Amino acid sequence: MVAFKVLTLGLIVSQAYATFTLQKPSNAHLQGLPTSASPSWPAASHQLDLLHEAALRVANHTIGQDSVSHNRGTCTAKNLRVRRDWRAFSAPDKKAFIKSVRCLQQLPARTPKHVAPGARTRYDDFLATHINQTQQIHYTGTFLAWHRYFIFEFEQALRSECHYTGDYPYWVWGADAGGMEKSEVFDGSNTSMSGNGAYIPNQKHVKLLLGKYAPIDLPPGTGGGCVTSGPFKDYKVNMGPAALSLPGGNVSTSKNPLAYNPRCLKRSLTTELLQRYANYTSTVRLITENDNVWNFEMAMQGIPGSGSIGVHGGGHYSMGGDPGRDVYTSPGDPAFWHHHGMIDRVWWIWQNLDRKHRLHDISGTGTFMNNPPSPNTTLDTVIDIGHANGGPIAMRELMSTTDGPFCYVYI
Ligand SMILES: [Cu+2]
Repeated sequence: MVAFKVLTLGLIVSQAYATFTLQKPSNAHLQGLPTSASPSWPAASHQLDLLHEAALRVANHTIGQDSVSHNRGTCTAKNLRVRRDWRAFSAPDKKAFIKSVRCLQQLPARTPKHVAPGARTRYDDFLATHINQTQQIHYTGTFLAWHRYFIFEFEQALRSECHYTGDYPYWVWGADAGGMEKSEVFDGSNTSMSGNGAYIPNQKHVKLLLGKYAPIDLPPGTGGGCVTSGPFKDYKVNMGPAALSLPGGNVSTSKNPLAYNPRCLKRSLTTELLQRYANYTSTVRLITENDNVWNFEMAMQGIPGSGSIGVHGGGHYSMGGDPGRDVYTSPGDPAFWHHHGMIDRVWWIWQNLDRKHRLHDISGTGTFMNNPPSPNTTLDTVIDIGHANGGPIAMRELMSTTDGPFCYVYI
């Protein structure tokens, strides 16, 4: 088992941290597309649509043609799947997705007891893998591709084990910057991923630890207790906490985060974090202002010392509660899959806007902020999501969503 260090999404700092420089976009061929983000959220929302449409045009023209994958050509227009905004799902579509997630939460685990004694369900197999590998999959060269594979194999499990036939969803953070309580993902209805946690008055702020940097202060949100509504109100988070940031500034860690520790799902919806870090303007800025994958993935996760936790941290911490504020245990919140659908969508847009340079662009090493130092991640680096699903796979197979094992686009 890995040694569990206290870390949170914004942070842990290494001396090896490279200097961050913003580069000017160099995509002159993308005529008419925005090259910088509008400060107006409605205008930036429209910009995001334009960037998405351009990315989709490119992706549709290159299906099955991404030469670095050894499985080249197995994706065709015929077997292409789509991923959609949760708001574009009909009520029956939403219920079908929710039902299949709940199904996975009832099937028995495959993870052996000696690996994760707390894994009780197939859903927990994914949670245990994420807890176990957290320090090798965040602020690393594998971050984007690992999570792409992780959510894809989750989708595969929903399909093959729980008879799901619908599309994979994504959560548009910017759309909820006016109030997460009204979000179709979080409104607590029977077509949501459950709602807010019970209101706990007078909660203190959360402080994200930042090593030598000043901690990042996060407001406590509007809930704090157990989720009281929606399809997951009786669901139990079976493992963790591993490094759970608590209101008041403490971090909760269990001796063995992979041990069985069933407890309610807690949330504290924090719209302010979407407004700060994951609004439409921040999303478009991420896509248009980062011209290489190092800058892109660092801005997405929040550059240590910058005071930002990026759209990735913004989305995660906006759920609040437990495990929403625990990097390791975050897949224990069933909205994780919507959030990482959006993360993958943003990467997909960014890649397709300059496929030649970005499709196979990898930067970083195999350890969190290269601490401890480890070799660079390359196309040959093999990742493995353990007992969750799938098998070991090389990074080269994971760079395109329309070649290799994948065959999907975002609409
Ligand atoms: Cu993760």
